[in-house]
Amino acid sequence: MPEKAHVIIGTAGHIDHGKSALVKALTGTDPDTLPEEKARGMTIELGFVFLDDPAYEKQIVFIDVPGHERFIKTMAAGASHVDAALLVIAADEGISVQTREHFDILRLLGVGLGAVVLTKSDLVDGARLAEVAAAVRAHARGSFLDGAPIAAASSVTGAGLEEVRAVLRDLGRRAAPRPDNGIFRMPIDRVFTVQGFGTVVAGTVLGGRVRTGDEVEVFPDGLRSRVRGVQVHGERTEASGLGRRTALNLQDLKKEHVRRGQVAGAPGSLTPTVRLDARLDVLPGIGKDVKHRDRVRLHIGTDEVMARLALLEGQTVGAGGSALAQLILERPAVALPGDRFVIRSFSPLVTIGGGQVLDASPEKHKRFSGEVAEGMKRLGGAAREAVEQSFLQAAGLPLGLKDAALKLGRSEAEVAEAARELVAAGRLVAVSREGAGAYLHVSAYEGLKREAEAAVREYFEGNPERPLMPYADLRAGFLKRGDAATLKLIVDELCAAGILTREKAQLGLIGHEARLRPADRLMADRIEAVFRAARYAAPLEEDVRRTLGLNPSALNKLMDALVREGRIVRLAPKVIYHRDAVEAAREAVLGLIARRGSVTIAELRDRLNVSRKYAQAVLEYFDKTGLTRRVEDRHVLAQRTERQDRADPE
Ligand SMILES: Nc1nc2c(ncn2[C@@H]2O[C@H](COP(=O)(O)OP(=O)(O)OP(=O)(O)O)[C@@H](O)[C@H]2O)c(=O)[nH]1
Ligand SMILES: [Mg+2]
Repeated sequence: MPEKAHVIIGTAGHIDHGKSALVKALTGTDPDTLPEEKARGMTIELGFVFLDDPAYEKQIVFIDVPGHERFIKTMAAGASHVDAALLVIAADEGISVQTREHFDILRLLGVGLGAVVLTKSDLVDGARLAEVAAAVRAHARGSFLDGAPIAAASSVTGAGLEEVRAVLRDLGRRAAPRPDNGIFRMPIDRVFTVQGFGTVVAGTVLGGRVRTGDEVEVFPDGLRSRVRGVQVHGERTEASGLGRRTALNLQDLKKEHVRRGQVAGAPGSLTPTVRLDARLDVLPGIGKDVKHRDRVRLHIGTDEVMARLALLEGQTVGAGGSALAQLILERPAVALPGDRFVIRSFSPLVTIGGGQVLDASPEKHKRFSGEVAEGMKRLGGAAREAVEQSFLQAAGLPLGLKDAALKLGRSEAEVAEAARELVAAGRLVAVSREGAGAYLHVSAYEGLKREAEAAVREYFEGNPERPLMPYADLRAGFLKRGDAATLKLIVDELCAAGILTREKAQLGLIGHEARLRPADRLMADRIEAVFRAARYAAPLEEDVRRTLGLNPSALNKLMDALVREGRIVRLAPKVIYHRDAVEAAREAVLGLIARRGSVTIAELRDRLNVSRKYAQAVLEYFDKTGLTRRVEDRHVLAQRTERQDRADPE
């Protein structure tokens, strides 16, 4: 059975103008249920009443709000996510203080649809009705109620109620579809306990779906719970979704831990924050300017929290003005970009403005920065601009599409589409293919690439004698700004561009030739001379070091350079020959093999007139380098010739 969609209609208007009486007259149900409300004849808490007309395609849900000025906080929570508003004005009293304030709040919250009902029509004549209607029309000019239906009715006599019902059905049909980012989110506006069931939270679902058995998180407090049951309009269902009034029975959650203002949502999907970037609109009628550092009451979602205003572009905003601001909250809250809010001042206690969240987890900003302002405006812009901005903010850290979608409060599909366009336009670079992929903004990527190349050049300037740089050295520095996958991509690109070369775990720089500094070069020449003079009687490194007065690391560096340049040869760990000596030894070995077919350590020892240790090192070196090979205690040429085969004793 397809469930009917909900159209959520919020009442608004001055105290005692007949909001609750109208809801009761239309539905037969009194929205005021508390004994205190009955006793005082006024609404204190939000009232929820369903109107299910079998002949109508939607279920109408009324959220009846209190009109008393002390309960504006409750009104703002109730009005925060309605599809349409019903502004109720008593025909005898006409437009009053909270008529204006509620109307301002509806506009600031971005309510786009509504109608006006002039109640208590039984108490006035036609002329008075016409007079009030004209005043309402004038007051509504330029707003969402400009040209909206104005119906007159009496909850006492029932006159005009049919016309009001027709207006409501029409609102239901015209209600705009809600945007859905696909991620479950429900600001809590009601908390109660059901005997034997435990804690129930209720609200309007603003995104995604929720099912029995789902895990949910209660933000910003980070409470995790499981949905034991879902109710819509007092009836158990398996699931609920976007735009529906929903009650969730939450497992193992104490009533005292949940409150109106929290948000039930998909675990991890929202980021508690004490800062919100926003576009702030100040109401036209306010008596004094809004100032930088003003302390205000912030009403966002169903929540109310104290905040300070950091005006980013000036010291004040006057009546009717707009500005970019950062709200600094006195306790954490959660929001998403695009969310609307209202701010009220302390004295006088009135609504002064509101606006729209641009960034729901921003950094602290420099004031008067054009760049900050531009970035904030982009976040509030079209999907492509907002997505690009979120990658700009992520700087060198690759951002996945899912995280970008969560941060922006947009659907992953929408973000993916924008990202595809941005990649095609060369604005984003895919740096990882894992999962849905991760991307960097091209400016961050190019910056990292320049830094990586600069780091390699700097390395070789500091180490001119080294032909290669260990990859690990580059990586260690790079990871402070970027990640390993990005570095790999950058190195691949620099190699393809003919700037770097890769040799196993080391990197070369095209155009760089290992060379010693002049002073080192002189010392290297002296070391070489020592080995050349020693010929077959290789000196110990330690002796050379002491003779020349070098420290161990300086000697090592120079020895490495000499080995690399082929000027000396390390035959064995402790046997180092000058290359001339190696050449001479090679001639001697070849000569002996030519005469006898093979050579032994003893024969070479006698021939070179050295100790056995050196002769052994020489022959093992030639074995290792492929000139000879060992057969028992003799060494023969590795490349056999026919003649040798015959001469071979084997
Ligand atoms: N004569 C007449 N009285 C009405 C009508 N509608 C409401 N009233 C009376 O006006 C008083 C206030 O009505 P409510 O419906 O409680 O007003 P409200 O706007 O809900 O008030 P709050 O919730 O406190 O803001 C009650 O005594 C109602 O009986 C009407 O159409 N005609
Ligand atoms: Mg009421």
